[in-house]
Amino acid sequence: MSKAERQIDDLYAEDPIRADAEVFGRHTDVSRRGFLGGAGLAAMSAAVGGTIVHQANMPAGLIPAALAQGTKAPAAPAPAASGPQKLNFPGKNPNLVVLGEKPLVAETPEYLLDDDTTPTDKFFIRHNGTPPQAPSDLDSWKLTIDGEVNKPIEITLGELKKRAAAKTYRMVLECGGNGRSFFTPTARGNQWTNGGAGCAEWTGIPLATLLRAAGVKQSAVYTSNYGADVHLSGDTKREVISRGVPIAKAMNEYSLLVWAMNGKPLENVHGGPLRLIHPGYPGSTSHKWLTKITLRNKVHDGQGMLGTNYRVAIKPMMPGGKADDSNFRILESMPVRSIITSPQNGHRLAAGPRELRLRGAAWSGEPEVRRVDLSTDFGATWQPTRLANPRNRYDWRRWTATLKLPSDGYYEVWTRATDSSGRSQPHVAGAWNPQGYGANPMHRIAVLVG
Ligand SMILES: Nc1nc2c(c(=O)[nH]1)N[C@H]1C(S)=C(S)[C@@H](COP(=O)(O)O)O[C@H]1N2
Ligand SMILES: [Mo]
Repeated sequence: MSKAERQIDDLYAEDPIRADAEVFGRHTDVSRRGFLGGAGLAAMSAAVGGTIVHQANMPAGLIPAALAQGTKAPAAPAPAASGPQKLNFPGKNPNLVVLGEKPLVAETPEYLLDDDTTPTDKFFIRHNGTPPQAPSDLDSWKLTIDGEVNKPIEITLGELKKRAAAKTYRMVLECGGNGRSFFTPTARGNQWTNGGAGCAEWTGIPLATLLRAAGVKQSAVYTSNYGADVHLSGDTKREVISRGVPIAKAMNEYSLLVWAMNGKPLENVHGGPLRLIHPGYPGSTSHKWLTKITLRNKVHDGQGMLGTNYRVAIKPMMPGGKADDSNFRILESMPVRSIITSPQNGHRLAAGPRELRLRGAAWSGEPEVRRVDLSTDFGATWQPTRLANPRNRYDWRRWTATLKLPSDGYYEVWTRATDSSGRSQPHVAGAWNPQGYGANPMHRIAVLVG
């Protein structure tokens, strides 16, 4: 690499906004402003390693995927040299990326989500406090159902397993903050890319079975969840997290009390012996180490329910601006998202006309995924993928596609899913909010031919 090339590369890593001005912002020909050309194009091509085949469509301000790898949103460039921090945790894949250590938070890079069913060792981790010790006798774990019910229930896990026929569904669990790193300016919280999600087989009985047995009162409107983990301060009186869902969601047949994941007893790190899964809703409603559900006669106001926690702006707000509490609603259904799981960003092919085989996944909260399209020309044209059928509701849809890459050079493959409500993924994260929920921009990878 020549000195000039390395400079633009380094500049992208350190200061993507200035790098962009260097590359895109210096055209004297007004008609070309906003697109790559001349010296900018040469510098950019050198930096990404090849001629940008569809450069005519490349939007101004776009940081090439080849350079965005390992860096975060433009407002907060990551130290490129150090790279992501890998996870060292018993039973977990060492390529999970640590986003926080106290509490432990680790995400699954897109290329590790390439299995139809996410293996437990690749499944993301999101703790808010300190997990409890795993009990020696799992079946003696106790769960209480109380509050707005006719007959409170206290039941052991052993009894729960015999209470009704167990169901196994493959369902996505996704952190409410998934995609947060794509917001500009940076939103508060763990800087997830797309890896705060996974799709595992969950075994348990519907929460509705137990709620019906307890007799849900007319006055019940919301659930509230409690678990056995401890606040980071060590103060046992402080709540770690206590969220809930509207009664209608709690009564949904796919909302499960879960004791097994991928056919094995639920591991401690994922909330074992007993957790909730509320598919389609932010992961924070899927309480781990579950000890109690209290039905409430109003919307729950526990830890994580108020202010801008798991809430999104009703009317768009100024990015980076001050939040007006009254303009916020609880985030319920998660937005549609798709990812490319193979090949990995930065894929290289030998010179010559090539076919590129791709795999990926797409999912959405309450709506269903209807299509996934790919573009290799920055969104000018789109090609459909082949979608596998979901096994059950709230399963993700795996997709495959083969794309022709007609000439040598640099490409980006972009993926965009559309759901049954007609919504699809935007080019950039919109609807900024202080704690960064709902960012679902298209995923893209860099591919170099030759
Ligand atoms: N008791 C308890 N339940 C919890 C949490 C927690 O910190 N404590 N984190 C929640 C959040 S924010 C998410 S995204 C999911 C993560 O589940 P996982 O660690 O099994 O992937 O668990 C949820 N349930
Ligand atoms: Mo989460």
